[in-house]
Amino acid sequence: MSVYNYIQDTITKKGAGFLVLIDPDKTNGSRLQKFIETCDKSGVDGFLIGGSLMLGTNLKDSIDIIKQTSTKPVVIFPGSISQVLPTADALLYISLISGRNAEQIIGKHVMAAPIIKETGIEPISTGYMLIESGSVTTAEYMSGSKPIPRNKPEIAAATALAAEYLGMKMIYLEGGSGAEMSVPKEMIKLVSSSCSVPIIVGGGIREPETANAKVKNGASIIVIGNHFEDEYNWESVKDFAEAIHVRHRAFV
Ligand code: 1GP
Repeated sequence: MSVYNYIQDTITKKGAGFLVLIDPDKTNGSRLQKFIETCDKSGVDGFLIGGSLMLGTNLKDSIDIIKQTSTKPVVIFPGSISQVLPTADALLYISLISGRNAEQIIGKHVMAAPIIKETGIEPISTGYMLIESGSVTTAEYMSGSKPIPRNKPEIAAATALAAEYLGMKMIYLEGGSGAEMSVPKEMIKLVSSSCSVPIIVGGGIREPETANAKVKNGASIIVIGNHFEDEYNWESVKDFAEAIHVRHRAFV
C-alpha cells in the first residue's frame, strides 16, 4: 500500500491521523530510539522528519533509527533538496502556495524531481500554507514568504481549493514549529468544508484538547513536533492519540 493510501485508510478508520514530527537536530541517537518506542506503543500513525532549518547531519541516521524501531511510515518533510533521501517511505512534495516566492512554489521542485525519480521515493503532492501565528516563525523567515492572516479564513479556503484543482493531494495548514498560536478553528472549518482532500494541521499544538478541537473542526491529520522535544511530555503521546482518533474513542 502506498503511504498516501495508508494515510487515507487511517483517516477513514480512526477519524483522523496522528503524525509526529522529528527534528534530528533536537532528538537523535538513543534518545530518538526511546521516543520512537514510546510513539509506537502509544498510537502514533507515522513520522515526519526534516525541517526548514537543519544544522546537523543526523537526517540519514535518524531515518535509519526510526525504520529499525517502528513499522510506521517515515515521511520526509523537506526543508531543502539535500533532505531527499531514499531510505524514507515517502516525501511531502510541498509547494508553498500561501506565498508568492516562485522558488518555493515550483523552483526547488524542478531541482528535486529527477532525484525523486532516481530514488523511487513516493512523492505526496501537498499544498503548504503558512498561517500567521504570532511572531515570525522559522518556516516564514527561511522561505521568504508571508503567511495568510489568521483572521482571513476565506483566503485560506480559496488557496486550498486552488491547490485541489491543481491536483494536489493534501493541504497543510502550518502555524510553524513552536508557534505561539495554532491555526484557528474557524479557518480549519472553512478550508475543510471547501475541499475534499485531507487537511493536515500543525504548529503550536501543545494540548490533547486542542488537537481534538482541530479534528472536530475538520482536520484530517494532526502534526506535533516541538511539544515532544521535552522528554517530560512523552507520557502524553497516548493522550494525544486518543484525542485525535475520534472514531475509536470519544474524547472526554
Ligand atoms: C511544524 O507543523 C509542524 O512544521 C509541527 O509544529 O513543532 O509546533 O508541533 P510543532
